[in-house]
Amino acid sequence: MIDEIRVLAGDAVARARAAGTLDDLRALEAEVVGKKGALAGFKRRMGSLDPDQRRHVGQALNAAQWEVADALGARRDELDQAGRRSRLERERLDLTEVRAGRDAGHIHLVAQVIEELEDTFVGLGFRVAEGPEVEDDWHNFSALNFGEHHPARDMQDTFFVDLGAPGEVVLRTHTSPVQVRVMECQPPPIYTVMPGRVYRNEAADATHLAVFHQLECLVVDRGITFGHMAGTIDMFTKAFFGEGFSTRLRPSYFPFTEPSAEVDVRRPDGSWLELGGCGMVHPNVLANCGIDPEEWSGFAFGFGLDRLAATRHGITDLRDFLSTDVRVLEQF
Ligand code: FA5
Repeated sequence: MIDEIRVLAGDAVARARAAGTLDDLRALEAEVVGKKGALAGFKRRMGSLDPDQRRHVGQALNAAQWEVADALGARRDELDQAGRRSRLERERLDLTEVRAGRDAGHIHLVAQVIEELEDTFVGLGFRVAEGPEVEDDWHNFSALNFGEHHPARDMQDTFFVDLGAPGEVVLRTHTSPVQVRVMECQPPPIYTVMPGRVYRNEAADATHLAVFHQLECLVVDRGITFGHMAGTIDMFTKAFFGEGFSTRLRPSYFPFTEPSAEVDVRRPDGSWLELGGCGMVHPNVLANCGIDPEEWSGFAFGFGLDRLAATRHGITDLRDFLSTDVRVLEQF
C-alpha cells in the first residue's frame, strides 16, 4: 500500500508541475487530495490494517499529502504570476507616447462644466469671483446668519482645520462664503457667479463626494424679486442642458435666504435631480456685509456641479469622476 501511495504522489507531483491552467490544478487537487480523492481512499482502507502497519501507512499518507500540496501550491503561484504578467502586458499604457491623430488628453468633465457655466453667465453680464477654500467661521457660517449654536451648522458636516481657536478655521462647506466676500468688498449692484471646490465630512456614495464643486450665483440690486430668481434658474437650465429639461422649486430652509427653496431639474425621461438651493438673500446677511436691506434686495443660488456634469453625461456614480482609469476617462 505504501508503494502505491508513493507512486500516486510521484505521479500527482509530475502532473502538477506540468499543469497548464489553474482549472487543471483544481481538478488534480480534487482528484488526489480532495475529500473524495485518491489519498482519502487510502485513508479509508487503513481501518483494516494492524496498528503497526497503520502507523507506517499513516506516515506515508501524510508525507504524500504534503508533497502533493506543495507541488500544487508552487505551480499555482507560477500560473498566477504568469497570468498577472500577461494581463499587465495586455493593459500596458505607454503614457510617454503621443498617439498620432489623437488628443493626448482633455480637461476634466467637472472643469469643462465650470468653464461652460462661466461662459454662459459672463454672456449674461455676470462677473466671476473666487474665494479661499480654507475659510474662517465668519465667512462660512456667522455672516451667513448661522447662529453660534444654530442646528443648521450640523446640516453640513464640517472638516475643521487645526489653526487658531478651536472651530475657527474650516474647509469651506459651500461656496456661499464667497457671497459674503464679494458683498464685503464691492457695493451693489452685484451680478456675480462663484465656482469652486467645497468639502464635507461625508462618506462617498453614488450621489455624494467628500470633495465636490458648487457654483454660487449672487444678484443684489434694487427691486430684485423671487420671480427674477426663478426666471434666471430656468433660463440657465435650458441654456446648459437644452430643451426638454425644466426646473421646479420646492420650499426649503437655509439660514442665509428667506424664503428658501430647493431646485430640482427634470430630465427628459421624467426623473428629477436635486441640483441645489436658492432663495432671497436674508436681510441679516446684507446687513452683516454692510449693505442696507431697506434699499437693496437680492437672490442667490448654489448648485452642485458634479451632479450637474453627471446628469449631462449620463454618469450614474459620482465616484467615477475620481477615476484614474483611462478606459473611463477616454469616453468623454
Ligand atoms: C448649500 O450648500 C447652499 N450653500 C446652497 C445655497 C446657496 C442655498 C445660495 C441658498 C442660496 P446644499 O447643502 O443643499 O446647499 O448643497 C447644494 C448642492 O450641492 C446640493 O443640492 C447638491 O447638488 C450638491 N451637494 C451637496 N452635498 C454634496 C455631496 N456630498 N456630493 C456632491 N454634491 C453635493
